[in-house]
Amino acid sequence: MIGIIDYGSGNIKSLTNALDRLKTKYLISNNPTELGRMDKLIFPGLGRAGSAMENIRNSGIDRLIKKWKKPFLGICIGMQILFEYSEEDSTDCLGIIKGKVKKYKNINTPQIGWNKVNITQKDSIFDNLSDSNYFYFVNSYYVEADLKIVLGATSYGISFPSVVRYENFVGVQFHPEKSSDAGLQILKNFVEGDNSYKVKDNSTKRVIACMDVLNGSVVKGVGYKNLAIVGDPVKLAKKYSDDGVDELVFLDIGATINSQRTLLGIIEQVSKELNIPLSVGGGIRSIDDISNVLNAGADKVSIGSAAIENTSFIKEAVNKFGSQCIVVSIDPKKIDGEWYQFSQGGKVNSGIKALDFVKSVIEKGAGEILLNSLDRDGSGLGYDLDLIKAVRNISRVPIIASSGVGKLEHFLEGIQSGADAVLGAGVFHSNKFSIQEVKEFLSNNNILVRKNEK
Ligand code: 1PR
Repeated sequence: MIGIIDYGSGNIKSLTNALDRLKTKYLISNNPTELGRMDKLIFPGLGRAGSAMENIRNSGIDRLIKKWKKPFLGICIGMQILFEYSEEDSTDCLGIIKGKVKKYKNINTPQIGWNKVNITQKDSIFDNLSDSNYFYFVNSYYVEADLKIVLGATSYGISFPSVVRYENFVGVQFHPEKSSDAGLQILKNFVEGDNSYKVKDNSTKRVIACMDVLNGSVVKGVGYKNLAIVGDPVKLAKKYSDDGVDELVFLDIGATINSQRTLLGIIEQVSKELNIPLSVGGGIRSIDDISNVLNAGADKVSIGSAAIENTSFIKEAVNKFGSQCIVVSIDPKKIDGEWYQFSQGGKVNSGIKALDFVKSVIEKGAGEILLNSLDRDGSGLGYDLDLIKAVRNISRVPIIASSGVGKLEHFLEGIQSGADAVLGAGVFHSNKFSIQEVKEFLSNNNILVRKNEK
């Protein structure tokens, strides 16, 4: 049953008319004990912040809302009082959501009329709606809130959050009960929907191609050994980019073992072919090395051996270039049931447990983990899913799953195990799959991917 909070000045009749149309059962009450038994609560929206807050404080409903864990819909003033403070009547509000309620400036107030909501994050509250719908607004005040909680924005002089979700609380600035069919759909989504508390993630999972480059050619081996030449880096970069790859990783795998400088000339040529992010690794040992590859056209650097040898390097690099630029390459091999981090192109066991290494580089600010596997590289057996899960368990930093892809299903398994991006090398070099085929497969399995624009 839906509880409708009666605080003396809500337009309850309009709301109950709409709920009657949806054949929804409700109880109108100002008694916190009664309302506490309801499955969902609606705080309808008319009146002023000052009197609404005074009323719910006197009735004890403020305490009920503060500890409420079930779905809650705040309409107009019912949304505004969820925030910390309102300029209307200089009122301290419930403080459940960070942010302030402000008065419009330099524009006629109140806003009275029909306006659009641009959906900025997918959410169950928008089910069966597009962002071409109009909703009815009556407001002189708007909320200023963290982007993370904004599901929809509306323009009236400025762009302001018109739909927000914070955990179990959904707020709408407009009046769904007066917004024709689109408004009724919003109410239906709230009263009948699952009201999944989590703000959904609209970002796509990335499909990445990796080029290991040695002496100017792209090579590929198995377990970092038996390398064979598979192509030219510039031509392959163009091919993958044309095929819709989301990012390219370029690893100069000879730089560290042969103590050479990273191949800046080739990186420059590769980057000219791309209008997508390029990560470059191999032989990155100093701040100057990072500057050089960035100047050659890389967007991120991937650091392997130097992160083991020089424990302050990642922190220095992050301080100078920012986390988003610093990827750490993990090269683990399982020995007696434990993953150990290897360096020097997989030749030297650092003796450091790979998961401890991941923790330490994340503490230093690494922005992304390139998660290889010496056991799976080039095997076609699929990613080491236990490894991905173990790293996911200890970190919220994006993970690029790498090493072992041989079937389309392997990409999906990587994502299902917690990877944010899936990397392949051999399967793309040998034309076993195109990038498009991988994306189509993921998309058919309900994974959000960027569609090829061509
Ligand atoms: O130690 O900072 O110079 O960085 C060297 C970088 O080069 C590290 O990221 C390390 O992983 C990589 N690397 C070094 N030697 C090799 C080699 O193959 N001999 N590449 C190598 C191996 C794995 C991926 C490969 C995936 C996917 N790195 O590059 O693309 O395993 O392959 P698959 O899909 O065919 O299975 P530093």
